[in-house]
Amino acid sequence: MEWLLSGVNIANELRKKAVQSGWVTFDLDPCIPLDSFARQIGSLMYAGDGQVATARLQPREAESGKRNTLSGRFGLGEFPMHTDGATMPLPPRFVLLRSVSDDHSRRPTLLAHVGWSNAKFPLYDNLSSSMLLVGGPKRYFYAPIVSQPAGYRRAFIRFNPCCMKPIGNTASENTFAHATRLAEHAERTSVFWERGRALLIDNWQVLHGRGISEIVNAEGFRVLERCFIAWRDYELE
Ligand SMILES: O=C(O)CCC(=O)C(=O)O
Ligand SMILES: [Fe+2]
Repeated sequence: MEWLLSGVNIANELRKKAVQSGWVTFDLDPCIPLDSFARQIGSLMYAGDGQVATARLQPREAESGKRNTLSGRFGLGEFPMHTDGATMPLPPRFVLLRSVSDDHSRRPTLLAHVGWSNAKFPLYDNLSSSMLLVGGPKRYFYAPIVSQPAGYRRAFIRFNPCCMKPIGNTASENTFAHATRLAEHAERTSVFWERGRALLIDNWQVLHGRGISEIVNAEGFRVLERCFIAWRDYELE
């Protein structure tokens, strides 16, 4: 109980660090439900068709029927750098991950800071002016890669090569190619997992991906939990 009370301050500190540096790693007791901790950082967003608060992410083989999800398309291979919730009208500001297992396969989560506090974020105009097709095949909409949402202080990045594609004009194709290069060549940091390790990512300024296992044939049992968090960025930033 005491831990949870002081957790409000911990949550504020973590949010501040994630905004300043793009992400923060910390330890979170696996007995504490991830969604109750996430609620102290911002508002929970329910994700996927099942509308779950806490998703379980586990490397598994690719499935041919699920080409527009990362796991369906890339399976045990590397996941390209992306924004989470790219098909949501406003992608989650924060993504909270926690490992509930040790990871003997040493398969890292990769992070690349490409957002506003990085002076090298090039061609901002191009990324915010050309439209891409997001989603599909049944539900889709058009959106740029960089958007400035009304009422928020910060622009956000929306990029996932799995569920976004150019709409067939040259500007859109150039934008997509540019963002793909940016995502592939950005400097990456690897976060390795052990039970109780947690990571809060500012999903509006940092892309993430899944690395490949450092250890051959050691798939092991790597299970991450994930919550999506919305947050009004003028509140305490
Ligand atoms: O497993 C990981 O390291 C990240 C997975 C991921 O980014 C995702 O499933 O969206
Ligand atoms: Fe992701």
